[in-house]
Amino acid sequence: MVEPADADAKQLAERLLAGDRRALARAITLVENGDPAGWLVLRSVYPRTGATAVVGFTGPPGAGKSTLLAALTGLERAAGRSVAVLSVDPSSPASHGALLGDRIRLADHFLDDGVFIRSMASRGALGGLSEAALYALLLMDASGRDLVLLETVGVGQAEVDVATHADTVVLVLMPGAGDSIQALKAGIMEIPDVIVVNKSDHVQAEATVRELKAALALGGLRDGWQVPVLRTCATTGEGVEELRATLLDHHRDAQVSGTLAQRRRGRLRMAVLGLAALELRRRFEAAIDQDPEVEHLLEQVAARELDPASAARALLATLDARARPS
Ligand SMILES: Nc1nc2c(ncn2[C@@H]2O[C@H](COP(=O)(O)OP(=O)(O)OP(=O)(O)O)[C@@H](O)[C@H]2O)c(=O)[nH]1
Ligand SMILES: [Mg+2]
Repeated sequence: MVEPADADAKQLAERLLAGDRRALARAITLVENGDPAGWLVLRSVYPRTGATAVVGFTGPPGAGKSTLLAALTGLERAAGRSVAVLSVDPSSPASHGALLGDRIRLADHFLDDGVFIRSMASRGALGGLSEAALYALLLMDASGRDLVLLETVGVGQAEVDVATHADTVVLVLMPGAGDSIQALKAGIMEIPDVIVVNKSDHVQAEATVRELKAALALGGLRDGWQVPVLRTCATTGEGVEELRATLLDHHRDAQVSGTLAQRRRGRLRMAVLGLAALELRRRFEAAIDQDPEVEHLLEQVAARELDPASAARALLATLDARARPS
């Protein structure tokens, strides 16, 4: 007999695979909330993922990521291709409609069926935003979008984690972005696949491009690919065609060299290990919850009779002993 939840998930999965936007939105919400139905959907659509290229845009606030993404989306639509956009903001506690319109700058595309837009902010479910973003990207991929664009705001570790979900990472800077260039030079900032100096209408644009190229002259190769520095003006669309061509180039290059498969393998591996670790932690917490022996160990640590590392070892030894069949 088929469980009702199973049947519902199956139907949702079928609608999602057929390209239904509402089904996609619903599935993302389910997975984001850690709802078991979301996992059922993901399970049935997963074999149909892997065909879509994911391009990630990262960079300091206000550099023009969203505007650039909107311009690129316009070109993709003109070429008859469908697009999904995921905007992730690890620094914001929640993001809803109002913020979405303001931040994503895709107002022109809101009514277009060929463009699916979603935003996500920090939340606890599933162990983290980075994981939630990965599953959202997989669902977008399964829904048959020709291209998936990912925007992450900021340049901290959380943003870097999210950016690694992309097949191609684009770093968007603006003219005079001295701090970012220093960070690149010092190796603090991960080398992206493509660097874009946006706001090329700004007087300092040319100097910034030159400085970046000089910085990349040493160590500008990433997985055998020479990282290009492009100039764009997202508001007028200048340079966006070139960016689009470069993204296609990078995708082809990564496909041929094997880095695409390698990166994807790497992130799926992280996803599996992350989920297993999460489950392990859940089981561990359930196992020690209000356990008198554990409480006793903790008391001993508080009373300075036992050091924390020895207590942790004793705790694991107790659990191991219990798990062993007698
Ligand atoms: N002059 C000029 N302004 C631009 C250009 N691209 C974007 N802007 C403006 O810069 C501001 C920030 O653009 P966004 O696209 O929101 O930047 P963002 O990087 O997505 O910003 P966050 O999502 O807040 O990190 C907006 O007012 C844009 O209109 C450009 O090429 N030239
Ligand atoms: Mg933005």
